[in-house]
Amino acid sequence: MNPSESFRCRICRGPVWQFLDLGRQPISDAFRTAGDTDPEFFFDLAVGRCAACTMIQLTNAVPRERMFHAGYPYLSSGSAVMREHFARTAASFLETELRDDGSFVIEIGCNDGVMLGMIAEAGRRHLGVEPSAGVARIAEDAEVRVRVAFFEESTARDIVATEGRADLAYSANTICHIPYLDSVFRGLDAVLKPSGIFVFEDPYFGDIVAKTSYDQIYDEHFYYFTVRSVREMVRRFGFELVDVAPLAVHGGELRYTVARAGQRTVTPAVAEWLAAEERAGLAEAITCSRFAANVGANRRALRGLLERLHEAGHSVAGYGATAKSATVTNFVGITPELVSYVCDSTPAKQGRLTPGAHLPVLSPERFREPYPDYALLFAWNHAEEIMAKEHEFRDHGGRWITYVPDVAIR
Ligand code: DWN
Ligand code: SAH
Ligand code: ZN
Repeated sequence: MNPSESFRCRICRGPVWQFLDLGRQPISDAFRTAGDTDPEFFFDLAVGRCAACTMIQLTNAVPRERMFHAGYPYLSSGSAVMREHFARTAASFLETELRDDGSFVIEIGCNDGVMLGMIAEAGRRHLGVEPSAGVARIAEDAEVRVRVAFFEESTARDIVATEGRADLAYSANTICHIPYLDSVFRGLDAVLKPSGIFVFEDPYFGDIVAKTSYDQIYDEHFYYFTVRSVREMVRRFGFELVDVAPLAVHGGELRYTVARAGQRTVTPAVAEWLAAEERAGLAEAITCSRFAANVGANRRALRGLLERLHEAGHSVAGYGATAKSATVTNFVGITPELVSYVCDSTPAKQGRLTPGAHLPVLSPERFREPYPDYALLFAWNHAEEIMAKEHEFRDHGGRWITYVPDVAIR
């Protein structure tokens, strides 16, 4: 634990105490091209806890334009499970908040339009706000209306002026990416109708601790929410947390529903989750230091296993060139000698090198040519989908290596 309190909370200005240092790290989605001569950008990846409001957050913010730009490679529709998740989400909104023909929804960070495409198909008014122009273009090609911009107060005011106010704002895996949430909530206040709600979902710190999934920590993920810290945050910005629901996607997330104070009935789930967090001591500093110790043990175990397999002459490939894997490869020190390549279905990642560690990224077709002895599953959150798709790997004697919740051969 770093005894010096040198950072201020982005939510409440309280003192942030660092509890985990993940070292020098690159931009997690900045895949390199062999022969790139420009120096790679690195920053210090460390995470801390606010002693006042308990919000877990990075101690350093990478400038947003370095991460989210026309070349941002991640595609939300790259997993069948996620496509189903967003189809269910769209269907439930169409039955509730968007029942009326004239209703209007905004999505913050709509990416390739996987969710809004279904809203558009149903003929509902919608607008995505997405700063990464490449993925926004894919959404537009699917008839989704997108504003290429970072959502913040000024964007929201522009939307009100041109489109009017919304019944619903939705955001998946994006709110935790935005350090300047004061501006975002002022924007939501401007853009939502008085009875409008804001629904957002992000990785849950409770799952990160329970599974030692420290690879959820990387440049794009600035905040690591708990029900307690979210409730306090939205209250500070004039809203009320009215519902919480668990989601099984991306290794364990929570979906938060937020309304203007007094507009909606608060469900019993809010108090239940708060009580469970209190019992588990989730918001306590001691939980954070225990988590940091588990991360160190996980790193030693993975490094040891990869070194033993290498010494024994086994071949090891990676599966899924995730943003998360940037943290693992650079923190554990995974070189191309230990993991010779990574398979990934994303066109913009293939033929390039992973950030920092420089592992070559190949298309999944290359996986069987020939199969490696072991495959390190970086996309562990899509384990079921990938293991089903690649079931022949095991039939050929291949073995999966996972490191969440612990280092194991499966
Ligand atoms: O929060 C974020 C989440 C939603 O997405 C962003 N900051 C960035 C990104 O994080 P990630 O890269 O860790 O996400 P995923 O969904 O774990 O990435 C899976 C990767 O694996 C993708 O590059 C696609 C690839 N993949 C594959 O090659 N074959 C995925 C599946 C399901 C497959 O069958
Ligand atoms: N919602 C999608 C995408 C998540 S990836 C999903 O759940 O799969 C995070 C997305 O947030 C990226 O597409 C990124 O460009 C976008 N983003 C980052 N900062 C943003 C901001 N201030 N406003 C809107 N989108 C933002
Ligand atoms: Zn704080």
